[in-house]
Amino acid sequence: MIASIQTVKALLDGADRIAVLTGAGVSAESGVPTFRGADGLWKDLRAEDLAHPEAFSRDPRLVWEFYNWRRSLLADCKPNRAHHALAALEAHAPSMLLMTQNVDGLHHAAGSSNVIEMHGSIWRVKCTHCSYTAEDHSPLPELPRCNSCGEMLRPDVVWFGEQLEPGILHSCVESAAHADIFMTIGTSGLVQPAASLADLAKRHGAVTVEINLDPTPNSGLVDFSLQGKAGEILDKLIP
Ligand code: BV8
Ligand code: ZN
Repeated sequence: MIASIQTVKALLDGADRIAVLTGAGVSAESGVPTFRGADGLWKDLRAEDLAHPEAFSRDPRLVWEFYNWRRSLLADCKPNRAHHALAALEAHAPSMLLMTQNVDGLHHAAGSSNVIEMHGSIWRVKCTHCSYTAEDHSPLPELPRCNSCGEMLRPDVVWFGEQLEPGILHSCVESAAHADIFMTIGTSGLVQPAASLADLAKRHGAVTVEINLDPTPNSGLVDFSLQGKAGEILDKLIP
């Protein structure tokens, strides 16, 4: 793998248009549970069963308990060296776009500014009835209510079965289609449409790099599959 790291490092040094997709594995070294790892369960429930509009309409109190638990956990989490390395990469290549599936806000906290939060933010709430939305890091009540119309608030994240904002998806597809290098980091490559961006980038001529602890469905199609911890590998790639 050393040869691959040296090769990818040289490619990054010379690249202009760098597109990066991150997932929960990038935040793992900050102590944030991943979605599908052993730590991904909450009260024996899978995140996928709770991050769902049906789950919310069936039992909003349970879904809010799940999100308030995650917000309280995240309140003490700091960006790790993977987040900082990607912020340093952006400083080196200002045209870089960082697309994240994560909702934890840790890329912004590390100083990355050219970030697309594909699946929204756990720190933002929105009203289930009116256009009210707010960024709020303080602890929320069990069933938060809208300041404007009094109806129930929900987390401003994209749940399973919900579409990504069309503008956001378009920007991600455009970035992958025009990238010199496309890097997918810390994601199991299972959640669509994010998981298809690596293949799209490759089909449009990008050099594709995967950094992940475990093999994924994308490992066989990328040009470089670097298996290991994102922080360790990115530290070697980005001085
Ligand atoms: C949509 C926000 C269309 C909420 C999330 C096509 C085929 C099959 C299914 C579908 C399809 N199209 C749509 C679907 C359904 C669904 C889907 O993809 N399901 C999957 C599970 C099969 N997709 C959707 O519903 C999407 N919507 O496509 O709409 C549509 C069209 C018309 C009408 C209606 C709809 C919406 C998807 C967004 C869901 N929301 N999050 C919240 O966070 O609460 S997704 C959720 O999963 C998180 O965002 C998370 O980031 C994301 C992806 O997971 P990963 O980040 O990859 O995390 P995971 O735990 O899986 O993996 C972590 C990896 O890190 C592991 O591989 C591990 O090895 C590695 N790792 C661990 N530690 C480290 C490490 N790597 C490096 N270093 C380490 N230290
Ligand atoms: Zn409202």
